[in-house]
Amino acid sequence: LQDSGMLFPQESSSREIKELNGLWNFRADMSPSRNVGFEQEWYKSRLAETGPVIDMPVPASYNDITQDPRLRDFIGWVWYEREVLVPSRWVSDARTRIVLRVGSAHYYSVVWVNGVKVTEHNGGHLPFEAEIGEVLRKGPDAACRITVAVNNTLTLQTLPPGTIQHIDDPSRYPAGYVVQNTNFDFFNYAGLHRPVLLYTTPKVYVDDITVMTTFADNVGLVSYEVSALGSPTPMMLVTLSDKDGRCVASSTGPSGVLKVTDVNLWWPYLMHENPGYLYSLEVSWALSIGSVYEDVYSLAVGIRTVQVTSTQFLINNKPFYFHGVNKHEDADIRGKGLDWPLIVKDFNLLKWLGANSFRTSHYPYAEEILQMADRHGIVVIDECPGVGIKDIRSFGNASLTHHLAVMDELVRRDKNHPSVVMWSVANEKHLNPCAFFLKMTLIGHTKSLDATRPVTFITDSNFNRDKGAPYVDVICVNSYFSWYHDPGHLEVIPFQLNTQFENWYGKYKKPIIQSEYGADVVPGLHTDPPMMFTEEYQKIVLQNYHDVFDQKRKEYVIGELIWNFADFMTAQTVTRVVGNKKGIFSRQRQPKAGAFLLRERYWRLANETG
Ligand code: BDP
Repeated sequence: LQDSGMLFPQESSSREIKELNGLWNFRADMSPSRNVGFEQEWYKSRLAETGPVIDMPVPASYNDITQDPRLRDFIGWVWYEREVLVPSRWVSDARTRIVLRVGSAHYYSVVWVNGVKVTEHNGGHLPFEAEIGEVLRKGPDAACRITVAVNNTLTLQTLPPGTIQHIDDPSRYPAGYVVQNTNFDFFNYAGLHRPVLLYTTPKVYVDDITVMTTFADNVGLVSYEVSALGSPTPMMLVTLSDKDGRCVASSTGPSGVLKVTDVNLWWPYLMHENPGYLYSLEVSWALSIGSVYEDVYSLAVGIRTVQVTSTQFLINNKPFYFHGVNKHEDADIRGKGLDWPLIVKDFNLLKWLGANSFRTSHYPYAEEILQMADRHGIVVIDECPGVGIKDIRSFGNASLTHHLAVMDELVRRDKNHPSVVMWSVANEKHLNPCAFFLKMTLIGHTKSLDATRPVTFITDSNFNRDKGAPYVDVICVNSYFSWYHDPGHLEVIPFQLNTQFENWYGKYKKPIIQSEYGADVVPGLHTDPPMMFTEEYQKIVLQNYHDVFDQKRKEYVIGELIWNFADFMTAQTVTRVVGNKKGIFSRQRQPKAGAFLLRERYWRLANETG
């Protein structure tokens, strides 16, 4: 898998893009076996020829698009189809690579073009591609019928894991009753969540680029490595340009180091008057000296360093304090579908709040979001979908192998984003001896993929059970004092939070981030004295936590990330009132009282620490 790169598709003088977003034909396989689509080979002809189809927007989760409760809670295969006209110049020129790219399909997917299987992918949050030129060239004219079957079933071998329970109890359940069980707290939205597109490259093309950056005094150093495919003797020109398009350094050959004098470093938002400074690294590749460039690709590069000491997180050698949020990809109607108005609104809210960071809880977000973070200087803890790993059986070999593969895919996609300053290999829950092995292997593996970034695992407040802390660079702790523990007892927070920090730091001497804390609020509920689920209660929980953070951040606490940025959908349970309500913004992104409190605090922190 790692033999190829996963560069973000882009247009250049040698590359074209055709977006396939919009309406697709769609059918869920509602048959009891959920397998009729494969038995009847729905991919062989137009989907409408094998049964009824409905309109389905891409990108979007399919769950909330119709009024059909069976589709909202569907488990199994759904089928998407779209017919595209491919420019004939792409097809007629055999030197053109035509690539089909799916930004993400949750969870398992199989893809056919003109009835021929071109790829399959395991994992719901990362992109995959297939070269389809050969298939198209065999077909008539420029016909291109793309069929994607997507299965959202979660098992002990998926990330996040789940189990399928077949209930055979005729007195209480209908025949063949099946439920999907999970141990994580967000709705299992499914479908084609991110853009699907066709793009071209020449046959001789830039497949991957890796950059690593550092600096000394006012000189920035960008080490690069380009992997280029299709020709044994590439002539490569690499230039680095500043924001105004001026070339500041250049080199030839597939690897090298570029020196930038009077460097503009990449700084986080509110830490510098010019945050998110990006250079552009352009790789041009010719077959011989003086000949026309075959392929040209530009990568945004931020020059910065990251380092962890026993008490600090340093960006460009300066202490960085995370005052930010945990997020979800989640909104009304589109579910987890990529949505530009929502993305831009969320970044505007982050900046309004004075937040300088977020964690991609609990899975990799769209790369478009990381590009925004790069440009705005918002620091990211990049998390893999290892959440809700609770069942001892999901520590087996197959699931570990998959977990490692997901880390490979994540690092491959995100390694060049300056905003990404740390990897998170998993989120909390129940630790046991296998988890110990899992974490050691996972953390070691991730470090071997990327030696430039610290690695963490998000733990919960159960200090005595944790086995991961010896291996992480930064300890990230989630705790819900006066909520899940001692509900309603606000007065316990200072004691318990102090003990939490002292325990962790005392034993491990590593910097700590409060990676989650918070309280549910049903917007508009008020009581005095404060009671759970009211705006007042959330405010007091936050204030109590903040008092302790303020004592400890002078020592070794290096950050605080509220749970959560916005309300989000979950499975239906007795503890959730149409989703998790711990947002400081509602799901529609309107502020609750907690948002104003946090805003005042984050701007104050920015002025003190920035
Ligand atoms: C934490 C989980 C998070 C949940 C949160 C909660 O990491 O995914 O949404 O609890 O229950 O433990 O609100």
